[in-house]
Amino acid sequence: MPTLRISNSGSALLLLAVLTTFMACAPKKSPPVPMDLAQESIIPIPVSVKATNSSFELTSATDIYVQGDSKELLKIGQYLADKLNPSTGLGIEVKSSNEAPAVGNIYLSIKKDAKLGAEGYNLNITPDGVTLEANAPAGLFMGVQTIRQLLPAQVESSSKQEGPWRMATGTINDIPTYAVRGAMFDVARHFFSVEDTKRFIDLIAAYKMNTMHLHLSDDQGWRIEIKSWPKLAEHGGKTQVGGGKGGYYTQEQYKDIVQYALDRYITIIPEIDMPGHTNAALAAYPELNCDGKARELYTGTEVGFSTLCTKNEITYKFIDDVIRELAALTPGPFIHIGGDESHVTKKEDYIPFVNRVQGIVLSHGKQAIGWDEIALGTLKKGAFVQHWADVDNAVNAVKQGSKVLMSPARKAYMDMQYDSTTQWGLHWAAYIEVDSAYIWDPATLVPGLAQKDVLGIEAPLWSETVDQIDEVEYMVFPRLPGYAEIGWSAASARNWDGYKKRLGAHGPRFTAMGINYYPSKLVEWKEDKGKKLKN
Ligand code: IFG
Repeated sequence: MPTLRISNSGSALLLLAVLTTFMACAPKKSPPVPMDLAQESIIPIPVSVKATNSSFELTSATDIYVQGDSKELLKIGQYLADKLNPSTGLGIEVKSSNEAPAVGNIYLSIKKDAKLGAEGYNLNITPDGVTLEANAPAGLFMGVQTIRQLLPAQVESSSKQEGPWRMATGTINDIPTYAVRGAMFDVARHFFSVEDTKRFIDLIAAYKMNTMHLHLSDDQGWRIEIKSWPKLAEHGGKTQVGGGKGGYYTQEQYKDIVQYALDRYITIIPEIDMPGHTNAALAAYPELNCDGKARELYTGTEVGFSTLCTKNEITYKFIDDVIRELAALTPGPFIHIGGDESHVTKKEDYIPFVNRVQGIVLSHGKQAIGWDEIALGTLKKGAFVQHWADVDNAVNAVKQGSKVLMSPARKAYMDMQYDSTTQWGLHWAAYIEVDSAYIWDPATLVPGLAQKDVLGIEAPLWSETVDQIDEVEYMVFPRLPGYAEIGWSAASARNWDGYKKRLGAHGPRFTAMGINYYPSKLVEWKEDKGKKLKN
């Protein structure tokens, strides 16, 4: 073994200095360790996972490279960096590159592959780096959620945590089952701030959901500024269930929410519920009432007592103005026209009304979606039905050639109590524990509805009984990841015994994300039982 001869002490010192400096800034990278990708608790469960039983470690030398210099890919890279840096402190930067980066980095690239569709992705992890490929940017964003889940739970913390930051190696190929996978936030019964709504959006994005339905108007409140009918928000937004101060989104704030959702590949579906659930509008404008008298603002929780005046032309001018303004603010394809519980609208008035309103939506370049009662009418081009209560309406929609967004109240209403002890929520449809929320299949739940007839799944959170975001989180978690999995993963890949183990491993992730989740006794939560929960 040749011995290194140093001619004199000066060069020895220089060499020592160089070596010391190099060692100091070389990332502290321990050798790969055996890790099993197949044992990771990914939710939604991916289509295929192949483990190669080693590990990749993120270090201070790790950066995220995106293919080319597309702003959209750089934004996705930055989203991931912003999720990783606060907890790891690794100072991960986002850079453009035209080819795969050097060893030790993460690489996001677009690879045309029709099989992956709009949201599929391929993730390949080796001891030398991570490559994430997708047919489209949305697929990269979905793959980024998987990368998050392959790192230790404390990566989700907003403060510096101890590493090491290792991921198990292997390949994941993944693609969603349903095109629409979402939640609904009722900001009408109780109003929630832009920040709260953004928080809800952030949380559903972590589980690959791509749709947020905002219930913007109801008897108790009108929550979106309409410039041509200003009193809708100014007066109709004044209060809420229980008489609190209410509120509304200005059009600028609504655009901010829409962009925040878009940046997370989430489409906003705005809902203006009609002809029922309209007391707030009827209180704002006397001319919308058949008797020409403005209604009082309403702060209770009854339903089915209000209706627009379906025989007055001014009603359709009102609807046209509202939908025109809302469509201009909504890049997504859908406007939700409500249509539920119109108990004081005669059926012979209701049917022409919903038919005409669908036409107004189409005239503003959007597709209509409505609660399943609108299937009593004639569904126009591109119209879809959201099934919540009446299976005949759902089957009728399919018979008319439409598709159904599945939100069965007895399975998917997140305002239902978990059990009779839950402090918030209702139970008119059912008590929905975490297992009941998971053990169902949208493709077989309604006889006469097959998978091809299902547009997707949406879990509504009605807010009659909650007015704080941590109460919303308590009702939404831990049921939401299950709905996300029902929407993303094939039914054949889903079973409660396997899922509840993976869900238990997400307890520490919920905690790291500051989610006030319900620690259901049906799940073995992988974190200290003494976790204090607000309830
Ligand atoms: N049904 C009403 C909602 C809400 C809900 C609470 C629909 C479509 C009961 N309509 O669900 O407005 O009050 O669980």
